[in-house]
Amino acid sequence: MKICRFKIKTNAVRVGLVADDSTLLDLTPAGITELFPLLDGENPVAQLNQLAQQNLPRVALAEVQLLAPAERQEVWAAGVTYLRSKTARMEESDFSATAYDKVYAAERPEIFFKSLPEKVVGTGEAVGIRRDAKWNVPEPELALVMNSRGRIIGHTIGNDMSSRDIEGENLLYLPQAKIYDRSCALGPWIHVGASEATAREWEIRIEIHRDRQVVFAGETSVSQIKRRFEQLAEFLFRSQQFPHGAILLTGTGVVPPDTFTLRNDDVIEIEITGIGSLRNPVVTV
Ligand code: DO4
Ligand code: MG
Repeated sequence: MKICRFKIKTNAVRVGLVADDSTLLDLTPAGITELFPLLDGENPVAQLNQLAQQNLPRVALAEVQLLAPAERQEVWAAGVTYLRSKTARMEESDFSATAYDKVYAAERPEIFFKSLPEKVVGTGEAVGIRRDAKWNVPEPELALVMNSRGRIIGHTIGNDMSSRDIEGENLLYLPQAKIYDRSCALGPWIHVGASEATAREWEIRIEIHRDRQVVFAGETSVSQIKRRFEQLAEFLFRSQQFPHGAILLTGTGVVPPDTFTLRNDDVIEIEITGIGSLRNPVVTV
């Protein structure tokens, strides 16, 4: 089951259940106006199955704007969870290399704050590259959607936009490399109810388009993530409460060659089989 936030012509924000490739069911008449009560309920899958049986208004996907599937959840991100991420980061920096090597092997994962929900962009909206950075890349990542009790309820697609020259210069610059306007995209919706075993069968693919040509394409598999999702969620919720739930990006396993940097007007398309695709143009911020 896939649920989304969408905006209709009057600018009203609604919650929808994805019926098929081109249609949503508008959950407003069933009294659902936010994702949170669904995600935080005892049995979201059963509730969604029950909603799917109701005679709810059908809305064409082409007629609405999908919004980022985040309401009040903080967005956090795990790092160096794929071998590819560890080696790329060790190469980009000299004195920080040992830190990446150590964190990949350590019991405690790297987890960092990524975005306030109101700063997250959805599919179709622009993601940002910093004007003071020279080496900017997208990071296509599976995102875990957790309820207020730390239980993983669903998955969505995330883009952890990063400035590799800033991050590579000094590890202490990581927040500046990762947190700035439009640096986090999520969407197009939340896939609810897949187990970790199912999610590990999904593939992650990225294409970057420039002047109608593909200038970078890459792929990986969710199965390459070194850490169990439960372990990542448990560390995030350790000594910290998230009354509105939380979203956790699980790290990147696709890194473009070192000669590649994003440019204004590039278009990034990230697909995760089993979820859908997240598409964002690039703008300098
Ligand atoms: O430590 C740097 C960031 C790691 C990261 O964002 C990733 O591996 O995806
Ligand atoms: Mg990342």
